[in-house]
Amino acid sequence: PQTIFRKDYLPPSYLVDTVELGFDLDPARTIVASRVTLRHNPASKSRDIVLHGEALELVQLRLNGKTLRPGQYELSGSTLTIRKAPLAVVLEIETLTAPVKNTTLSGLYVSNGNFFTQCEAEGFRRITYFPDRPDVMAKYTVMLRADKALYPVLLSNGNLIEQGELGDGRHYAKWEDPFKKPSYLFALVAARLVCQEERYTLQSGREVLLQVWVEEGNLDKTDYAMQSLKNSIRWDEQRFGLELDLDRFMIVAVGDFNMGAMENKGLNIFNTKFVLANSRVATDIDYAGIEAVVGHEYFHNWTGNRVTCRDWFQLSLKEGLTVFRDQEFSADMIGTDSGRAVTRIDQVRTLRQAQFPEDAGPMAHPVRPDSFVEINNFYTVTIYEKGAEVVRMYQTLLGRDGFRKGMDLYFERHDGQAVECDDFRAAMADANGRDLGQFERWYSQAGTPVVRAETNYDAIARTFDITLRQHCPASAGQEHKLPFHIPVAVGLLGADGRDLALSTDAKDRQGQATVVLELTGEEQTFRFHDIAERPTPSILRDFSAPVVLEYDYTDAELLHLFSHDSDPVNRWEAGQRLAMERLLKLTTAVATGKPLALDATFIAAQRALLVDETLDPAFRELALILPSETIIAEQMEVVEPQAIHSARQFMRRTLAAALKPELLAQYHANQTPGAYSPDALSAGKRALKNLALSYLLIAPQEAELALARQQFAEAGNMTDRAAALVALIHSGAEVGEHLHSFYQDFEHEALVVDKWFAMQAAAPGTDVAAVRKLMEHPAFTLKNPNRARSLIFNFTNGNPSQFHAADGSAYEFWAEHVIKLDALNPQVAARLARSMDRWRRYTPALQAHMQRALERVAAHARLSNDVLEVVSKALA
Ligand code: DPP
Ligand code: ZN
Repeated sequence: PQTIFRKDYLPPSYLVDTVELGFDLDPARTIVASRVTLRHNPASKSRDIVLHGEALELVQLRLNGKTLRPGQYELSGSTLTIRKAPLAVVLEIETLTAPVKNTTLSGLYVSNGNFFTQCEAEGFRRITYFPDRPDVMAKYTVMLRADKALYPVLLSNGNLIEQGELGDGRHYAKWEDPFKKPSYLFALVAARLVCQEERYTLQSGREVLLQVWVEEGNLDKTDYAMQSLKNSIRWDEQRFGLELDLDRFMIVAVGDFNMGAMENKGLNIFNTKFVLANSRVATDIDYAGIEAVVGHEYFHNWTGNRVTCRDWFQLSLKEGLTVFRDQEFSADMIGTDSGRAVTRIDQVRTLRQAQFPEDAGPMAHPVRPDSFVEINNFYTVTIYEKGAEVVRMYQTLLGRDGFRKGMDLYFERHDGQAVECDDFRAAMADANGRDLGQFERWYSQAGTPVVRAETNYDAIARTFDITLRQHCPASAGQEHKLPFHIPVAVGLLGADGRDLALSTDAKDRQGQATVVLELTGEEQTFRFHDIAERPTPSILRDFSAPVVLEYDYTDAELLHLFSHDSDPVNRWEAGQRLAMERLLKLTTAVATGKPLALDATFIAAQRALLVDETLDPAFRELALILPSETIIAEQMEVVEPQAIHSARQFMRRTLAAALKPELLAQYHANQTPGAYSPDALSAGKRALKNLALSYLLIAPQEAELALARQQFAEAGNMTDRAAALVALIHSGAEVGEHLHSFYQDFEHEALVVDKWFAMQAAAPGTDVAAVRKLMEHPAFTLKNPNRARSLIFNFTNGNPSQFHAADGSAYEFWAEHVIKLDALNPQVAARLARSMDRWRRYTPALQAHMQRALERVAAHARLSNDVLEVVSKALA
């Protein structure tokens, strides 16, 4: 396979002004006719028109009215080239595709009898021959024709300008998108669907039509998506002054979908998982996911669609920025400082769970990669979540108002253009008169920087010095890294737990609780003046940069921060550090057969936090969740998954036994009687209550089992019902009947059946044989990505002690299913392939098994580029 390099970028030889598409939709044989007007791009020396095309049958090709015969154009497996073309060209192309056979879910495909498209990143080329690259932006008109009884709803981007009957049972609809767009934002839907719709008035007074389209049986699950859409529209007006630019905005839900959702102009297509919710079938986490993803895709309308990417190396330009925007939206929707902090803690957990490992593994890449084989492999936590951290750092450095100025300038300069990450950075810098030259390294250098802090208190001079040193481990192709521009937010706590007033300038008397230090060198010392007592430093408040902070905290300091830090993120962080230190020692003790013990100080601190009614339940829940097995593994030189699991289980068991009365009290105190509401406070209560339940169900007595069974039977919402079932499964009690009744109740709710598979896949009692057995269940299929992920991915990524079984049997299972999935859907297969990323960090015996499994996949004769790239990089 061919590697594509960012440095090889060339502007398109031809630009496209208009695209007219005609579809005669038929599952087995869809005819696509396109009429494209092109003109030579003065910025290009080439006069060759290069069109992309995959899995297409070319029926007809005309250039300026004349049919081209083979020989007058060159057809390769993936391109159609017309050499020495005239300056102005009209191409008319007719192609054939078979959507029903398209299991890749990229391009035009059929899901549950309906037609959908997915064109990002390079799916449009599976619909027609076209210069399928984001820097070619054009105006689209689309004519859809299909059987009216089977496909009563015909949708595409923009505005519906005409519809009618065609006779012979067929009908048509003509859509026109008033905005220029790249081909990856094209979409169509032809389906039997119904919608919830609403007229909504923008702040400017203009009225728009909002629709959420679903299958008929799901019309009772669209309220929250609609509400989230309205909230998103209002939020973007208020926070960024950005208005919906269309008269009509549609969301369509589809059950077979590779990603979470897609921001096609005016016609967002969503995985059902991020649309459908009512209290019976969706959990609090599902509700939060719907709000975030509806927001995310809506916000793309400006950050992605109005201003798009020049090339796919710039993907984080739109994704990092849009994740940041959806994060801020979710935080603002909660509205309280502590609620905002809870969302921030969740973001930090995601980074540590997934992004830091990626950044230290074989698929490590900068936020703006230099090369790739398959772009679909680069829709990663680095591009998305680290990209969002990079955007957040602008706001931390420039302030909210400064960030807004930068956004305004970005749109002023680039509306309607396809641009680069550097253009965004320049807008931020220029709008604020700042030099952000060094900041560029966040885009070009991979790896997680390590910031090491040392402090010195001088009681006589009343100064406190913080010395920060940074380094970044080498990654593939990047041996030596240059220093990053790192905002490090710092506060100092006095002995009473209160923030000291800080000034970094000896003359400044106006103290602040938190100051942002800017670390730009390899080592810098920052001095705080007029510090009357030796403080406890709270460093990297609000996780002000995506780095690993090393500081030799004493237990006493961590306990002080855990009890008092005014910054909730660092308060939580202190608890995580206390737990991590102990978990690592316990893991070593398990591995070397030493006795296990947990100190009373730690238990007392956990108890105090659990019962602290001044704190949000949501915060307490997060503070009591121990670092995951994956995060613990990342701290170890040589990973022993079973030892980690035993150590963490020991800690949970010990805490559960010691805190039993308090856990029980919190269980009862955090009930949420009455009608279900997904608001943050209620969700936080349920989260704390269900965390308490999960603790109470470790080595449970009959009374605790009865509690869980009662909750399972009487729960008025899916959050409580699923939590009770998970607690019961993890307790090791007999749960066959519960699993059976849960399945019976929800067998027609695909998203709940996914949960049913997922909770079994991730249970520590589920070994690979049990997973294979579950795969025989009639409801299991590899063809549906949600279903495949629910069982297989939740086992390989969510059940480390079983996935890493000593005999390597689960690795063989992994290899077998990467290969099987690859034949159906390379994108999903390549995600599964990533489960083996960190294989070199395990014990030699496990490594040997993993290498064999990787080699087995790599040696398979017909691999997609997607999987090939992942396994070759893993083995390299
Ligand atoms: N649909 C994906 C997202 O919204 C890719 N753009 O992030
Ligand atoms: Zn996105």
